[in-house]
Order: sequence, then structure tokens, then C-alpha cells
Amino acid sequence: MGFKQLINSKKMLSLLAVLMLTGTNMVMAQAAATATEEKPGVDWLSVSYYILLFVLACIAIAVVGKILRVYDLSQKIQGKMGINWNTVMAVCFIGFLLAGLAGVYWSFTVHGSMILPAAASLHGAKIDSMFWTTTSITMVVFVLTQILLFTFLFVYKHSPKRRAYFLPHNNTIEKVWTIAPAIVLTVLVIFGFFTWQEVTNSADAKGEVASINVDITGEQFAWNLRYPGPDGLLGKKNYKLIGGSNKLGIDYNDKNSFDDLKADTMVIPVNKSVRLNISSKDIIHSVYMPHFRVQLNAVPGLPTFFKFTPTMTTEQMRNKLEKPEFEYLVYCNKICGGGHWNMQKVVRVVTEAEYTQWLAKQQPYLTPALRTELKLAEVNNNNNSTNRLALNN
Ligand SMILES: [Cu+2]
Repeated sequence: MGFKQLINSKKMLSLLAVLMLTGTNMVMAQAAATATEEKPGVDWLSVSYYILLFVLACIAIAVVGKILRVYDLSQKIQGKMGINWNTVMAVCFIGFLLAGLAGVYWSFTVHGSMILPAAASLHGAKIDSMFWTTTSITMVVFVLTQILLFTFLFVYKHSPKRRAYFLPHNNTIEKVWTIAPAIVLTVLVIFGFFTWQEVTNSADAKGEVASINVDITGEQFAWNLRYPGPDGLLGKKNYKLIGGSNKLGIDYNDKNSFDDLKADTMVIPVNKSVRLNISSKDIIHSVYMPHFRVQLNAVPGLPTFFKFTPTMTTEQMRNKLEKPEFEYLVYCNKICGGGHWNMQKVVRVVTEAEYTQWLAKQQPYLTPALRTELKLAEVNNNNNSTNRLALNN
């Protein structure tokens, strides 16, 4: 049997349909089984129910089609006009347009009410305005083209009184539909380019107060935070130093790391620039703080960073949303394994005074036990011992 015949064969197609249905059935059964923990075992009933509904709907459509066909033929045998399928199709198209537009409206109102509140960061406002500009332009174009498309299908349905106009090529039309989107897209891309440049600007601008450095390291399945101690500087890290008691691979040959602090919650002061230094210990994760419009991958071996300025404290956001329980969160936005769904940490935006108070209470990574283990006990006392440490190594 030739390849063409193989594809055309109705038997092959129906076999494929049966295989796909069975496959879907099995996948859905397994998903349903894992989703309901209290009801172990494969839940075939609910799966078969939906498949049966689908098959019944197909049969119903086929039966209605056959009945119409029989009616049509009997009309023609009697010498009557029969069904005007062109009108039927044209009306169906208008029905499709109306149903589609109603669906768009439903989606905008129902899902639209679930979108994030206004950005709680400086750059976030720009990202939001970019998002809404793009959405508005594409929505207007989408609605207009859909209305035109289906209305034309209806108005210019086949009619024996009319001949179709053959238009093989028209340079003016080609130019219009090439140049107009090109201009719109160029403007959007340039707009996005400058916003992105601002967002990823690494150096603190001249005269600007230096950003607060916060280290965030992803691992399966948690985020680890490190704050600079009183010296305001974060020590170096080296993945080769990662071990039992040195979870992040902090380099204690760098004195700046001695006072680096451990934190369970990401507490940051409002209206201050924060520079998140992002890395990963195992696989690719992604730092995702939707309320601040912050997202960047955490890649092992490739440190990345994101600078942002929160503009609303947790308290202000709670009042605004009228949700006293509200917390900002940092999530992982890469499906990184079985515990991915719970890879999150609370982010609390507070006033500067509260931040200073909180920071003073945090414990350093360098615990006395770790000091002994790393033979760092005397390092802080005088310079000679630093030299001795070097020799020891
Ligand atoms: Cu992750």
C-alpha cells in the first residue's frame, strides 16, 4: 500500500482516532487519580463519562446531518429548491461570530477580574502601561478584523446572480498591510527596549543611593536569602564550597561574608532600590514576584540580578485590596520538579525604620559551629591569624 493510500485509508484514520481517544482516556484517568488523594485508584467513571458525552455529541451531529441530507434529496426529487446550503453556512458564520464575541466578553469580564492589582514597584507601572498599550491595540485590531471577516462571509455568500471578482494581486493593499503593522510593532518594540534597558540597569546612577543587595538562591525546593551585615557588603560565593554546613557555598576567605545574614522572610524597605542577586544551586529556577512585576531565571553557574523599587508596603496593599491576610510572595516560575508548586517565600515590604529593626535581629550565616569547622575562630581577632588561615589552606 502506497503512503498516499495509507493516509487516505478511512480505516487508518478511525484507528488513529480510537488510539488518541484511548490515550486521552488513560492520561485523564491517571491525572484524576493523582489529583484526588483521598480517593486512590484510577477514576475511570468520570473519564468515560466525558468521552461518552463527546461520542454522543458526534453521533447527534451526524444524525442531524443525515436527516437534513435526506430532506434535501427528497425535495430535489420533487423538483423543489431544497436547502440553500450557502445561506445555512452564512448564517452559521454570523452565529460563530456572535458566539465568539460573547466568549471574548465573558473572558474579559470573568478572567479579567482575576488579574493582578496595579504594580507595587516603580518599573512595574511602566511594564503595566506597555502591557495595556499592546493589549488595547491588538484587541481593537482583533475585534475589527473578526467582524469584517465574518460579515464579508455573510454578505458575499454565493449567489447565482453574482460573479466573484478575481483579484490576483494589488500592490497598494500589500503595502498597507505590510507597512502598518511594521510601524506599530516597531513602536512597541522600541518602547519595550527602553523599558527593559531601564529595568535591567545594573549600576546605581550617579548620586543615587546604592541599592540594598539581597542574595536569593534557588534549590529544589526552596529559596535561600542572604542579606549583607553591618558593612553593607555581601561576601563572595563559590559553588565549589557548597557542603553540609555551608549550604550556599559562601566564601569565608572573603571577610565581607563574615557578617552576612540569614533570613526566612524577604523583608525590604519601601521606596528603596533593591538589587536581587539571583543564583541557583541545582537546576534552573525562576524568581517570580508578580506584584512587583519581577521575573528572572535563576541559572546554576550564571548569576543574574534584578533591580526594583517597591512602592507599596504590605500594609498599604492589604488595605487597598481589603484583604487583611494578604502577603506578597516570591514564587518559582520554572516547573523544577515535584515540590515546585510550594517553592515560595513571603516578601514583606515595610517602612525603613521597621526594616532596620528587623535586620538587626537576623542571625549571621557564620555560626560559632561553622567557625570552628572552618577553623576561622581567630580570624576576626587580628591580621596574623588571617595569614595563618591562608597557610592552613
Ligand atoms: Cu524551582
